[in-house]
Amino acid sequence: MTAHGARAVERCRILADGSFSETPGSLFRFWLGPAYQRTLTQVAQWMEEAGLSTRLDATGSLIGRYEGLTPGAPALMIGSHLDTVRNGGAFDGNLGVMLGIELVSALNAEGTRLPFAIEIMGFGDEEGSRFAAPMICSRAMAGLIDSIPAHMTDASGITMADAMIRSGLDPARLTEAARRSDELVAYIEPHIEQGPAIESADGEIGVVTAIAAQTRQGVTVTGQSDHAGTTPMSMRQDALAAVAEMILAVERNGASGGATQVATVGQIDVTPNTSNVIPGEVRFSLDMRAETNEARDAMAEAIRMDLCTIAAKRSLGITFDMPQYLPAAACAPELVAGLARAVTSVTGRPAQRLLSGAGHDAMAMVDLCPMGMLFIRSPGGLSHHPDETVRVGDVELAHRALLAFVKEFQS
Ligand code: HGY
Ligand code: MN
Ligand code: MN
Ligand code: MN
Repeated sequence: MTAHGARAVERCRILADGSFSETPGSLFRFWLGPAYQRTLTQVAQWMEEAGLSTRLDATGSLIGRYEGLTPGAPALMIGSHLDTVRNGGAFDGNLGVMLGIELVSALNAEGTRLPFAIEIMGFGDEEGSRFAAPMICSRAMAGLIDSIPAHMTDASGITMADAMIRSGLDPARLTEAARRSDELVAYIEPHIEQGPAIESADGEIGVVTAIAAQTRQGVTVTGQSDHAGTTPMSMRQDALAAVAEMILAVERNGASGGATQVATVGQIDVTPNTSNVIPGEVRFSLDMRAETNEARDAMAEAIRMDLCTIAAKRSLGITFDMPQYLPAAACAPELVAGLARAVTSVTGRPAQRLLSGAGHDAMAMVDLCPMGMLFIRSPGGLSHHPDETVRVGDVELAHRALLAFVKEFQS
């Protein structure tokens, strides 16, 4: 008998080794980069071995299809993303794709065809690791992107259109990745929890009820570069010293809400970034999340006012990039209930239900079809880190729960 959970874990570890990463010694895989292309080839091979027919969509995402009893029937889509954050872990996103492949492998081995097709999804961009926009591929699939954001470039100055052309994709046809809602019956995303809730409850797997709202936004603070030895402290317009105050204001605002409200500055670029020059310009990222869109927007506005006050006090310029909004997304109650029954059937206990603070492709897919998520315990709650891990036994339970879920689905 195939140990499906163990194989899903082993394959995530294979994809985390050097040959599928852009950076030697750590994992970093971004949409349409060389490591991403190698990953597509490998994952497509695993999909085909499992009994799926594969294709790339107009964004370069990988889709594997397993027909149901009637060829061409609408599909239950299962999957997640294949890209990673810089210095990321092996399981974020990738485990959901591998679990989808194992599900079909198990169904195919026992000769089971269902009243619906199954499509396994490997989305190319979820993290926004290459361009300052997350979930490009799932948003395109959900019909939420009308045209390619022409102004966006990656760290090497390559535009999104160029990145697509270099990968053999046509940027003018990006919108063809959009699916019709009658092609899909639901989207299910299995994912590591990336937080401590399941471990704290001594569970193995849990069912998501909703995903928190996010806003991401770049901020630029402009002062005056000058000589670090000759400019009196009273005459400086030091952009970095101001940003130090601003980061503390972001932290204070994040901490002023409930446990599900958070705010982070994770990236900072200093110009000219030289020890004996006063920093003239600083760009930094803002990541703000809360359980509801309203709570997130209220926090974002409070942060904006604090940052403007700090800039004005120091006579500095401040500009805010266009915000990227990801609204809070509710999982479909019938999918939550179905996944919870499946979890109970394999654990023998009531299923834990939880909110996701992390963002997922499911947030975009909710515009297209009902969505649900199955979470797998994250030991130590650690994620977006090379030590991110899973327990094989938990992944095996997740596999069995998914199998139980699809067999009960629409029956
Ligand atoms: O940032 C997020 O929440 C997700 O992991 N991309
Ligand atoms: Mn992530
Ligand atoms: Mn993820
Ligand atoms: Mn000099």
